[in-house]
Amino acid sequence: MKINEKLDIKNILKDLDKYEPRRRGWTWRVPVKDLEMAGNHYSDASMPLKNSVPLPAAKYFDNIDPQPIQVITSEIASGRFEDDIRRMRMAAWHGADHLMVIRTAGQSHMDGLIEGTPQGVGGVAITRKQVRAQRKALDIIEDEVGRPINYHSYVSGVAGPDIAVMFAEEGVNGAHQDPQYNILYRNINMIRSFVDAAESKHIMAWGDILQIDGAHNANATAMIAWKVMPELMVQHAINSLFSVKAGIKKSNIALSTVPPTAVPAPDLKINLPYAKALRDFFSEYKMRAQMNTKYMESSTREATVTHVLNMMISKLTSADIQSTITPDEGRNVPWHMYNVEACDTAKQALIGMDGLLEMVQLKEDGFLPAKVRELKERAILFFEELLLSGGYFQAVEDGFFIDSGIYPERNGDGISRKINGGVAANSVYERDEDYFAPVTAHFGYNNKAQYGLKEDECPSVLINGSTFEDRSKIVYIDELDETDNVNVRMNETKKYRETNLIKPEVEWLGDGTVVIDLTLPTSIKYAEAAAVEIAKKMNLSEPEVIHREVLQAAEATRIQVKGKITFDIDLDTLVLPEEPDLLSDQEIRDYVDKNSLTIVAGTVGEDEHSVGLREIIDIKHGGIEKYGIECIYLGTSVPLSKLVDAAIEANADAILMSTIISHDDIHYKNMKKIHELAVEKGVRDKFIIIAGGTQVTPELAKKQGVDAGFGRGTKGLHVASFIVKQKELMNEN
Ligand code: Z98
Repeated sequence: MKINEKLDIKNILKDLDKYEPRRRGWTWRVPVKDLEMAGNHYSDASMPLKNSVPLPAAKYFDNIDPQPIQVITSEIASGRFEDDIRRMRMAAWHGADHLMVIRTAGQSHMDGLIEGTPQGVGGVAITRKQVRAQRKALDIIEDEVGRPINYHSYVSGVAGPDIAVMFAEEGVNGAHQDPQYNILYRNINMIRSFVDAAESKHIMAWGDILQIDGAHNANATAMIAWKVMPELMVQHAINSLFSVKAGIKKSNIALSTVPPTAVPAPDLKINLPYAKALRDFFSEYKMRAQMNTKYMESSTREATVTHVLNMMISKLTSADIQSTITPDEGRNVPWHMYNVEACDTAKQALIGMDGLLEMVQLKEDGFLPAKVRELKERAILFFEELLLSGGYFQAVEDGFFIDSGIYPERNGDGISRKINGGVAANSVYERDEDYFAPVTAHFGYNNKAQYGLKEDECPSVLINGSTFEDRSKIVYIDELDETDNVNVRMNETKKYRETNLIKPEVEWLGDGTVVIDLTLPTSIKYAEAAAVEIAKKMNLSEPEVIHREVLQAAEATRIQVKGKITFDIDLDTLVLPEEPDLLSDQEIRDYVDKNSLTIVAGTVGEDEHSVGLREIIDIKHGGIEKYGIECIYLGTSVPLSKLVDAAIEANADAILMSTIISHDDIHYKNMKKIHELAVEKGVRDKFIIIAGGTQVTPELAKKQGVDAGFGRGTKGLHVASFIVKQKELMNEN
């Protein structure tokens, strides 16, 4: 894979029937003790990547891209897996190594596995083909970035165990699995959910798949989010211990922790004691830190601040995996750029807080421990009451969960499910005495003895291995639906895949979506309507307001509108401006260190406009002084002969003449004159003569005999690059 080449989706889809995952199980980052990069020392960093996109400010730090110690999750759900693959590559380059897919398809509503790659409502259903294609793409991407990437999806719904088997076969590395999710949010029968979960978890254990629970959903669903803190701990406890009993090792059990509240509540005062209580209780397990999603509106700025505050807690309580919900979740099915932004936010915040626990310590007296203890007591009392009430199933039927009171307060508005109700009720049967299944990973009673198998023998030996041992037994079905599948979809966007036509996109190739950001000097009511009208006049189709913000009720409103453009751009017809041939800051500095450079400068003729020239010289705005070039500034309206004489006297390397006034081409006439003057004095070959000014056209300037002309938009770097290169040329000759 070449970094400048696009992922070849067709190639990924080719021979998928023969694809085999290269490994099983979850991979953590490799910590590096006292990592040094560009003179900086990191305490909590992991192995750097082979290829990545560093943060924007990295350009001032040798383009280093230190990677935090936490695994970083990106949740990708564009609804088209062929586009998700491309986004996975973008996220991986920005530091994600845990890629979750399919968030909104409502997979739990599907009673079995389906085949092919149909596009569901807001997401692609879990299918073997889609999982295989994504794992295969991730093999390529992980080689490219130089770090293993964990692929993740969900084991839920009545089809949970089937999904778990398929995931184990296909090398899926992480999965959500929590029977409480089925029960509370998908109304699937509770007995069935727990039986299925035992089976699913046992299979996941074979696949060495890291498990994330579903407790965070209580927070997102609750009426008053922070009030569910005690029950969140109870939910974590139930799923964690149940998972251990079903065979998953503790280091593969991750709690889906979530800071329950957000600003304007006092974020840390509520969220930190909660996180601390959780870490105390569940010290043997891993923590997957989700961000607060309950209070997420359409402001990407606000969501980003919440994310950063949440990461402070992750850092203070040593979370193992950092999730990055995209900051546009409050308004879109997430877009490419927001996945990337969220990954960058995580990388920036976590690296920014490197070594935090070497410098600060959570207090062991006062507010924090008192709150931690209070929360733990509430959780334990909740659990005790649950047991007294007859156990978990009864407690759910009695509406213990997602109640709007903070335990022991209870308002009677929790989610209640009937023990014998819900989807697939009464579908659990006791196994017969001679029950036997010749499979590799199976939970519970399996009468192997009747076939003469010993305790430690795998039942699948009787059939010479199940699909886990013998992949040739996996039945791979490509596409079942002729009208809704990846080939049809890719055909529709063929011109954007196979030609040089492009359109802007946010989630799918060629979707044509753009956002315009408007500040309108009116109230919100008018601003929204005006914004849509503006978008229409800009020829955007399907305009829709996605964000509104009052700057001041009467003065102005900020509106963001999304819409689609209908035209393409043909890259082959574009005339690209010549790239300025510039040296890096460091190259210029290195040259000046070794050779020293002096220039004399002034505005010439009757020209008092000195600002442009001063900006080219002065250090404040990136002028050439910053490279150590000695600048002798002679002021304004300097006679040409004075400039040349000063250059001779100072033994300068260059003369910078600046001129704005251009009537009667006086600026070009002066350039010609200074060149001739230098020739007359026999010093022309000693100095580089540079002319600058807003009306200067480089080519015309050179025609007058000066060495270079610089027009509007020139920066110190342009001038310094030119001087150094010219000096090198002069030395060569
Ligand atoms: C996250 N943003 O955790 P459907 N099982 C569990 C879940 O939490 C979810 C599903 C299944 C969250 C992702 N969680 C949302 C425990 C979803 C998904 O039926 O396919 O929607 O189930 O990162």
